[in-house]
Amino acid sequence: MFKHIDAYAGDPILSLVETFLQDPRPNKVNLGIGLYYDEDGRIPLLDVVKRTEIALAAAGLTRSYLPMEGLAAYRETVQRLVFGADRAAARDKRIVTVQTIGGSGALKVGADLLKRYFPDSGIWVSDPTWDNHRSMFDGAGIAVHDYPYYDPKSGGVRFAEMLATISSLPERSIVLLHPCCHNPTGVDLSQDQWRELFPVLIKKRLIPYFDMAYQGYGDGIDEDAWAVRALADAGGNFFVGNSFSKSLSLYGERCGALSVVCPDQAQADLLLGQLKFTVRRNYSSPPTHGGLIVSRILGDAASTAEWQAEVAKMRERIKAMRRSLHEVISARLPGRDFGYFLNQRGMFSYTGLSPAQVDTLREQHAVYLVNSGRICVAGLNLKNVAYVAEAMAAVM
Ligand code: KET
Repeated sequence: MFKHIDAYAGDPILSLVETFLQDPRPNKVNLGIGLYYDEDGRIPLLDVVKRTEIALAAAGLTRSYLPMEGLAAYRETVQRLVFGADRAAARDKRIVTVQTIGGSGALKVGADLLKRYFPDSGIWVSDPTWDNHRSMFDGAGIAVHDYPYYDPKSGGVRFAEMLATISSLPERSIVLLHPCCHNPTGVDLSQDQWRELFPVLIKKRLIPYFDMAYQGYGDGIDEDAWAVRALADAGGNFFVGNSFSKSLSLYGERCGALSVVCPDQAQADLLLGQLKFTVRRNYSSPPTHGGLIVSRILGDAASTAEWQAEVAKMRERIKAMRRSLHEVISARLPGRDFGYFLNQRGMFSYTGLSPAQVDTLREQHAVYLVNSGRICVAGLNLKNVAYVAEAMAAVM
């Protein structure tokens, strides 16, 4: 019956985690998957999350199903976090938000809905992008193409080519954008570049789709949402998926949301209905526990402030690791410019290492990174950063 099923080649990011766990070498370092590790190499359970969970356990809440669209308090607080406290679009009730199973769930719900109502639209993603973007939209039956993005020569964005490609797309094409902390390159558009892109997206009647998985890891929680908010202010109609996996260190609780900014409230109501139906026929409703944690934290000013301070600490630690890595590598290989380690934003750095160099790093030095040469900077700490920098310099 099942002989014709193809063998799964494995996911380029998740398979690496499995290989890493099986590696017996004590000095091994995992810079593969995008997870935030603290200075001791642990995935933190934030104090504010722990306290909220204890309060929830004490409250002894029943576990009925959530509505298809998720907890009302969650949807409201997420909307404020993503769009800011007082957005015209929110005041006009033109934004709909549904709770989803992580940022991935947002992508899947959005992709299914787009396929249903824009069956002929393709999606354009940055070259490169998170591998799973391609798989998810392809899996929803949407043709996936790319637009030029990263320039390996300058370490910047091929902005003129990106703009030219996007300008030439058929109406109603979907354009996937990373509002901050671009995965995998760490290279973001400047505010001036966003300002140049927005009129093109609007005039050409394209459907922008922001995937915001790292809010707070770049320059700050509000700063990182700048592009999303600016497009809303410019009158754009678009999708935004966001995730609390990294920002609240809630990976396994699968907390995310999908928001759509619509032209008017009537269309927002239609969207909400079809988003509910999309959820219903995928997984029926989102999980309670994570939804309650997030909505309680974001719904309480003191807890929110505490969380924001935690995010600032994580962000600053990553920046400090970027500086250490830059310092050691620059000292080992003088005359070469490693400024990109400092300029890139967020969890990831694109090192320019070839797949062969990545293999050597793993085989000879037990340093794990994704084949593309992406490193998760948050896997570095004061104990391993010099070792990693030396190993990288040795293979460069
Ligand atoms: N979008 C982006 C851009 C992203 O990097 C991730 C996860 C997600 C969505 C998924 O979010 P979640 O809330 O977990 O569903 N990226 C890291 C982990 C992974 O590949 O699953 C990574 O790139 O390593």
